[in-house]
Amino acid sequence: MASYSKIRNLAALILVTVMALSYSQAIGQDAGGDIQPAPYQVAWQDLEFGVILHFSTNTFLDREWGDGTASPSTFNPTHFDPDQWMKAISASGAKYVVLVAKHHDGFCLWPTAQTAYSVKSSPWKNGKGDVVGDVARAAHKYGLKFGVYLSPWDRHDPRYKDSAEYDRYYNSELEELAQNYGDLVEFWLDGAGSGGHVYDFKKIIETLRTYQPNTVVFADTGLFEYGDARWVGNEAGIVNYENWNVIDRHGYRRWRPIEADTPLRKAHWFWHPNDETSLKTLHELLDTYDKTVGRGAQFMLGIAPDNRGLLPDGDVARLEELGAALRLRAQSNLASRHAAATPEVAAALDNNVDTFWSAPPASRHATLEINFDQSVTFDHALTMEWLNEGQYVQKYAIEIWSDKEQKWLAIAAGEAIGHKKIDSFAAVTARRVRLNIISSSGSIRIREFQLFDWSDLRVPQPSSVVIEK
Ligand code: FUL
Repeated sequence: MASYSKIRNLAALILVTVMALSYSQAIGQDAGGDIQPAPYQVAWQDLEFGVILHFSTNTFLDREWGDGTASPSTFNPTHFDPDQWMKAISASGAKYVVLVAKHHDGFCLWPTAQTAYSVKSSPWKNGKGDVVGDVARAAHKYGLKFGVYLSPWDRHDPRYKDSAEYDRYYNSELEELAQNYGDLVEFWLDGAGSGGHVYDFKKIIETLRTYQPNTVVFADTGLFEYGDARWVGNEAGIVNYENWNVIDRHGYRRWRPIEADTPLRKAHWFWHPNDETSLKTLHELLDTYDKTVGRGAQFMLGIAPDNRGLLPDGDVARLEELGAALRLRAQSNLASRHAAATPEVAAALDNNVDTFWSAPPASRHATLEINFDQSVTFDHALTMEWLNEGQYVQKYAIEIWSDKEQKWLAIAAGEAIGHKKIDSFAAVTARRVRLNIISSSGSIRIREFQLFDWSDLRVPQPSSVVIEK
């Protein structure tokens, strides 16, 4: 017979193990129905697709990561035209722009009062220029929201060696950006290069929030706890796991949706000469869109103006092609051709993301059925969950009714729906289709349930490419 102390030790061991297990289970993503997004996070998620612009001394030196020694005299674009950038960006379907105002090399693209290492010391516009101001104005002119990236890692400024002194410098730079360029949709805090450096992020966010309470703060989960959006974990433009919006960081749970950044030219954030072959194809970009936006994340495409200060023609044409293809795809929703439906069901089939279908209160399982007068053929489904009060759906299937087998057949299945889920499958033909919510941890609300046949998509020629007959 085991002695009392042995049993007590065993009980203590079991308790510690159970505690350790439940703690480790708590770290990571969860459906987190009790955690709601802030209104500015909801608005940002609805933008879905943005671009990040890299244009600095690196552009003139064939570099990706400047070491902080480049002379300001290298920055001298001859045809700087952010309107040209914004025209192409807006044609691509992107809704917001984040400008790298300072990359790791420390060179500032606005005439900051905090350092001479800026456009002020460059020959461009005789030192009177302001890239941040010009880009912000051009973005707003084209209806795009504007945000900034301000690299914490600074390889030029000597104050970087002293954390407290550098924090004061960084905060003063941020005060200028947060006060002088209108509403900032997003503030990018990049963790690259910062290993081992201590920042006062609480103070940094306080500074931002004083002037910009509705800016989405992007950062890797490792950088600090209370960012508003997080890095996807790769630069390939892919969410390669089930995507839940709530993530726990050592007991700190927060609505923190994903932004997936990837450059238009493979593995290059800045422009480089003779690099046209790295331009991604339309097919690759649509695939990335489906693996980011189509998995509930933001798609953040890296765009790089060249050393003239213009987007190269090939990049412009590709952005136009992307926008045309996305518009064509979106216009072909077959679900909107449904037969008579109740107004509640119709709210999920109407291409209007402001209306949604609600399953009966307290239900944790429900189906949303579309009936057609004539059968339709489709190979993609797009589903959106209404997230304002949290993410709840935990398992779903898309099913068609088989007259032959007299039963519902699943053609796609998954766990998270979230902001948007695009499922692809071999083409099927059916007259009855349903979204089967198999389980949900709270109220079930679906903004849209759409069906598409994208197999035979004819992508229109971009306006800039004239084909002679
Ligand atoms: C990374 C940086 O190191 C790259 O240079 C680029 O700016 C990318 C968007 O973020 O962390």
